[in-house]
Amino acid sequence: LELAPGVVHVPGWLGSDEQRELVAACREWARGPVPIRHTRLPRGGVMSVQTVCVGWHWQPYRYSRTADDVNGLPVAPFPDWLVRRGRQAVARAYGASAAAERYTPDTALINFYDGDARMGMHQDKDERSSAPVVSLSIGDTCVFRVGNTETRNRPYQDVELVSGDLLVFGGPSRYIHHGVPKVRTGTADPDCGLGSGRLNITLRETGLG
Ligand code: MD3
Ligand code: FE
Repeated sequence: LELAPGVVHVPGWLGSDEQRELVAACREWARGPVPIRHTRLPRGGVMSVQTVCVGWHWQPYRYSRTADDVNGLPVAPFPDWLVRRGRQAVARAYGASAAAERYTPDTALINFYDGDARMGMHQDKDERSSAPVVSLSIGDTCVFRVGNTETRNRPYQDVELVSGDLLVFGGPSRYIHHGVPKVRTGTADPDCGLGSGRLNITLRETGLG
């Protein structure tokens, strides 16, 4: 389902086995080498979402190999199986193509939302590559807000992201404003492997060497 040019939503793309595999991998990454944490913003704020990174470490507003804002350690390497998942996702969204086969995500941002966590409207502009962003949702349903490239405000549309859903952002929508205004506590698929809360995994190409 194409929500806007280049924005494709595939409800239920991940089965419960695949969701549990991803949850297990994320639990491991959340332990270290760089533990999951609430990202500190340069102006003193703290994000309500908890984040752990794989491949490259993101901190507002740049990528690095080591987590200078946490414990200084290099983040876990980006696994090949996750590159293949990313290619499958792009092929599912846009159709099998040479472009889908060339897609080589090198960073994953793993966000955990408890019932009170939110993500304000923002654009993702820290990647040097304009390749698509692949988003996988597991656990509690959320309200995801898809806005426009020009402003953080209206017009926007609200979409519910459910456990197992795939969302791919590319082409003209790569630099769209987006956010997560609400998590619906207690709505998780009991078979997804996550007791409560919401997990979102985004795969990206940083375009960095
Ligand atoms: C559209 N995450 O990590 S996923 C983020 O659910 C982020 O945790 C949200 O926004 C979450 O930056 C939304 C969907 C998503 C992710 C990245 C995008 C949509 C995007 C990048 C560009 C355009
Ligand atoms: Fe984002």
